[in-house]
Parts: sequence; C-alpha cells; structure tokens
Amino acid sequence: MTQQLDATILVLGEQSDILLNLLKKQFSTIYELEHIEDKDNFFKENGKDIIAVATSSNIGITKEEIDALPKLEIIASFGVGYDSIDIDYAKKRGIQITNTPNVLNDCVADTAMMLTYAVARKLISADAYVRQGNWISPFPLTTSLSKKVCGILGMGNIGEEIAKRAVAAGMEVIYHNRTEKNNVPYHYVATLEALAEQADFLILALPSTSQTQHIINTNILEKMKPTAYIINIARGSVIDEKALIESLKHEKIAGAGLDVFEEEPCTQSPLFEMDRVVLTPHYASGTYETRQAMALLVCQNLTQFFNKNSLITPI
Ligand code: 8YV
Repeated sequence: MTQQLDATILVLGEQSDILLNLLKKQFSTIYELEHIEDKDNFFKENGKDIIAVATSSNIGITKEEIDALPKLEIIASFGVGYDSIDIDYAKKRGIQITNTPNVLNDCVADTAMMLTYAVARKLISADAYVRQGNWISPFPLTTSLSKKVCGILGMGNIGEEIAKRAVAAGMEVIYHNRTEKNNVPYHYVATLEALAEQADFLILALPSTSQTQHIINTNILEKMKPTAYIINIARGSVIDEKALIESLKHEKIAGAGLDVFEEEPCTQSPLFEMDRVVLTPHYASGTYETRQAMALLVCQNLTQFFNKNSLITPI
C-alpha cells in the first residue's frame, strides 16, 4: 500500500467518489470546495496556503480561483480535454498542469463506434419497436457500416483508436488533421470540406480550441451527403448546434450521434424530438475501469509533484 502523503489538495467542483476516495487515501488533507458554504471566507483563510488543486475537464478552474490561490503550483485535471483551464494564464503564473490522456482512449473510441452503429442500425428505434409491441410488421431497413467511408476529423490518439475500430467494422478510413501524419495507414484529406463531402460517417475527435470553435457549421454540413451521419465525442463547441439542428430538420444529413453538447448538462433541445439522432450524456470515458485509471493518474501526478519528481502527464 502506498504511504499517505502529508499534503493538502483543494478539489474543485462535484467530483466522483472514485477520484475523491483515492485522493483521500493518498493525501492527508482534502478540501472539497463544492461542500464549503462560505467560499470567499475559505479563500481568505486558506487560499494563501494551497499549492495543489484537483479538478476535471468539465469543471476546470477560473481565473478568479487562480488569483485567489497565490501559492498555487499544480493543477491536476481529471480528463484529457483542458479547454476549461486557461493554460496560458496558469503557465504565466508558473503553475504546472496535468491531464489524463491515453487511459481513456479505448472507451472514448468505443463510444464513437457505439454511436456510429446505433445511428446506422437505428438501435434506439428498433428497441422501442420491440418493447411497444410493434413487431407485427418488419422493422424498416437500416444502413450498413461495412464498405462505407469513415471520415475522422482529428487523428490524435483517440482518432487512431476510432480508426482501428472502423477498419475492423469493414470501413474505409480517411482523415483530416492540421497536419498529415506519417505513421498512420489512412488516406489524408487536405481539407475539412473534402472530408465532409466524402464521409459516410463523419466522426469528430479533435480538441476544443479557439480555432475549432464551430468548425462544423452550415457550410460544412451543406457539403455532407444527405445519407451521411455525424458523430461527436469531442466537445459540443466544435459543432454549431443550431446549424446541425437545421440540417437534421431539413434532412440535409441522415442523422447524428452526440455524446457532447454546446451546453452541458443538456436538459432540453429540439434534438430530443428527432429519432434520427442518438444522444448520450458526455459519458464516453464513463466506465468503472477508465474512471479508475483516470483517478489513479491524477493522484500519481500529484504524488510525483509533492515528491519533487517529474510529472507523468504534464500539459
Ligand atoms: C470526462 C472528458 O468525462 O476527458 C475528457 O476530456 O471530457 C471526459 O473524459 C470528463 O471531463 C470528466 O469530468
């Protein structure tokens, strides 16, 4: 068993028991900001002593919180995406930041494929069809994956895992990325427009940055085939959701599988009325195994930091 470190961690936002339990096991003092009533007073009293923060991709950290922690040295984030952290601002202050890449690649790629199968084979409608006792007539025909073109936008570590699974499904993989990768066997398409034109399934696996904000907009959606589907396991911000809804309404594309939304949690949307979409609650990494591995990596990074060793997954 690892020895508990005499160290204080400030946890931001509502975090899972998997992360909290591990933090409590490994570090002597854990403050959960979410459960502190007088937050201003907490920052006044303790802010100057806190050097380590644990947060997550969905919570991040605000500039005000960074400012209220003048001795902050490390932000350990649970999640691979770090669009909720102002990295430049933190780095200017000399704060180190870690995330949890790679340990979630398999589950996120599985989710991309699960949504791909679900939209193509109309899984949700087919399930309802049986449950509602409608199986007196045959279910309408659905769409095959094999021999179809899977266009991946963003050939990073997650994109590569999606590509392997798409190949296993008999698909032809093409991709667009900021730069062509010389270590992947898939056809590189030089522009997003051309990728959108060619893909039968356009899968988004790119990070959310100021450059990728609404990268999927009316112009790109207009390029897609009316028989094509779009799958998003990246971030809601990469799609102009209003434009997507319009495109689905007017049958400009065949359907969508979405794990992420422009506003999360998403509790109401015109998408809810559409049976050509399959929606999941930003849960791509949400398996016991992957969340455990992510929590462990957060704790390992913090342990390395307190022991003055090099960080495992610095940003
Ligand atoms: C997490 C994610 O579910 O890793 C990411 O970037 O979006 C997800 O894996 C989420 O951030 C956990 O809070």
